[in-house]
Amino acid sequence: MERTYLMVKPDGVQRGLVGEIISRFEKKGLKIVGLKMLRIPREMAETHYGEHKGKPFFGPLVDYITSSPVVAMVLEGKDAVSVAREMMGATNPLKAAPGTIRATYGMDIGRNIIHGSDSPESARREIGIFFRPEELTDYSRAVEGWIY
Ligand code: RTP
Ligand code: MG
Repeated sequence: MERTYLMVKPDGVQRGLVGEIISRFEKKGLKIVGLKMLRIPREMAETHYGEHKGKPFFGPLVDYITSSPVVAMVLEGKDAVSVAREMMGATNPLKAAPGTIRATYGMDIGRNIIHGSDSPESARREIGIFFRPEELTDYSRAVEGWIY
């Protein structure tokens, strides 16, 4: 089983999409193993988006992600990283496949509703930034055999 880090971004929280987004992943069969709301400190945001340091959108991206609370979560399941990325859709909501979260709810590349780790390595790094080990749970869903 694989874990991924997902985060409803400030625009998703402010637009009341938290429940809808979590619900999509739950119904798909991914298991929530960590969940919290937080206002990201600037330094944490710069670490999280460190790969983009120096790019023109880095400053605005950090300003945006720290501007208002996010909902952070760790989901677990078979190929969780790629499954979640597929469900999110492309970075630019206008190019995202129909039915994906970004295509359904977003209009702007800089306000694209949700973040998801782009590889298992990124997932491990990002989970470590946002969650302490004791904040992650271990439990069985009732229909474990059908939940991947
Ligand atoms: P995320 O990290 O937020 O899940 O998004 P992503 O993997 O799909 O995209 P990434 O390349 O990691 O970019 C991180 C965020 O930066 C903003 N961005 N703006 N104006 C631009 O050209 C541009 N490119 C990226 C987006 O908000 C993107 O989610
Ligand atoms: Mg990314």
